[in-house]
Amino acid sequence: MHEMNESQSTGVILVSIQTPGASEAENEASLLELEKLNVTLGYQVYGKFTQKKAGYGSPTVLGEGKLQEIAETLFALNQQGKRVHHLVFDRELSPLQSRNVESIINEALGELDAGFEVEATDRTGIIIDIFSRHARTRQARLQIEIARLKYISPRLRDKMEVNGDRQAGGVGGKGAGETQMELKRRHLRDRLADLRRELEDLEIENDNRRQKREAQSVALVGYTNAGKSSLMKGLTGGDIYVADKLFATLDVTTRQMEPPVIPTVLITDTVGFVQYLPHDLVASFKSTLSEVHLSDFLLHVVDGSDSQFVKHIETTEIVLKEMKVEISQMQLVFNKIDKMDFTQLAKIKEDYPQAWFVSALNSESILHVREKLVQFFEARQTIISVFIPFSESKILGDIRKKASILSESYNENGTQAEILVKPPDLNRLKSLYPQIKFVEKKN
Ligand SMILES: Nc1nc2c(ncn2[C@@H]2O[C@H](COP(=O)(O)OP(=O)(O)OP(=O)(O)O)[C@@H](O)[C@H]2O)c(=O)[nH]1
Ligand SMILES: [Mg+2]
Repeated sequence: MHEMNESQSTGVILVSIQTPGASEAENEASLLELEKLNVTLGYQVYGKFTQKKAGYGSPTVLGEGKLQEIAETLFALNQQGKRVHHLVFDRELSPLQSRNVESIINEALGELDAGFEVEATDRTGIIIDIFSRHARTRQARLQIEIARLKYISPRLRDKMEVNGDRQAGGVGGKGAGETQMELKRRHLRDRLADLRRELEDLEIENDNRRQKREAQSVALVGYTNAGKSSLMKGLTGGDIYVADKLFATLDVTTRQMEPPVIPTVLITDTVGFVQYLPHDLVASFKSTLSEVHLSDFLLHVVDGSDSQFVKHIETTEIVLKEMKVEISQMQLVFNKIDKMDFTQLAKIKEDYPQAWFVSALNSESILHVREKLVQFFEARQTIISVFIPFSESKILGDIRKKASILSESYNENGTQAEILVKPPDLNRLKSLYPQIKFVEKKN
């Protein structure tokens, strides 16, 4: 619990720019999300600042007056015992921008004799921190470490923060400091290369394991906190972690649907998405999310009770496209209908007539989803009649692995079977055993 105590004492101020295209409500929702991300890290949010500007592009991000105002607020908060450690910007800042903001604010704090300094960080830094703290599997850890090193490497200045150890430096001779910095950068580059190699090996291993799997599968995707894990829990009866916080799930897990159906249906729970998800993190997660590529069916889970759900849908679709996921086989599922009022629900139903409407906390609703999934897979299967001579009876074993046997009967020459099989598996069987006749029956 050491970590908790340490992070609880970290105070932050959130900073955003309201661009001309964004409404007040959107800006507020985005800041609220940033606040939740900070709270996930155990940080205390002491205030929020917004400035209306064309964008985040200027070298100091904010105007001079705003920066001065922030410095004064930090000073006043400190007088009240609220020490602010970080300014957290709602978008990714360039290394130069954060350096500029820090030097202006810290200079102003110096003039006020504040006796402390702040660091400027951003949404990306916060998200990467959450992921580094909470990822569990080796693969997720490697991916996050890669994203983290790529993020911190250009931001290395006179202090270092690698592997969580912080050392303030830069007091000595400047020349010596620079050489040391170069050394550290080289060290990071080497480490990145090592991590990438290790990740590649692991990915190959995982791919091999995955290809052996023949069950039909469903992946749950969607925005963070939409209720993916809750739905997973309902459908698999598993001990799945559910929490009212952003990025509760950071690893991909796959479980069998319970009670079981034949053929088996596997459900995969995935990491949630968030607006402005760091690009490197998306890239890092591509392989973890390859489960998603391999799935037969995607359920895009949406928290319909969230005022920003349209944005959430957009964000999820953008990230999936970036990951080259085929989104045509995707079913929109509005969750948390228990939290919506009648008119809200009616409106969404009108706007998304093809969607499913569920509440992951309601067992009837879960049954309904289960039935729809079974229907989906049944519709994709065909009944095949096949005769296997005794001389070829090894083939039956292979058929059992790929299809479910509906009935079997024997005569003196062999086995007559009726099987239920998915189209791709049927094709595999046909090409493996051209001597056998697979006769399609009407469903
Ligand atoms: N009222 C209500 N709350 C729900 C429902 N489904 C999930 N929740 C709650 O929403 C919160 C988030 O649920 P999770 O299942 O952890 O969401 P998730 O999509 O897995 O989130 P991440 O793992 O963070 O991406 C939890 O507090 C759940 O109890 C629902 O149908 N109705
Ligand atoms: Mg989850």
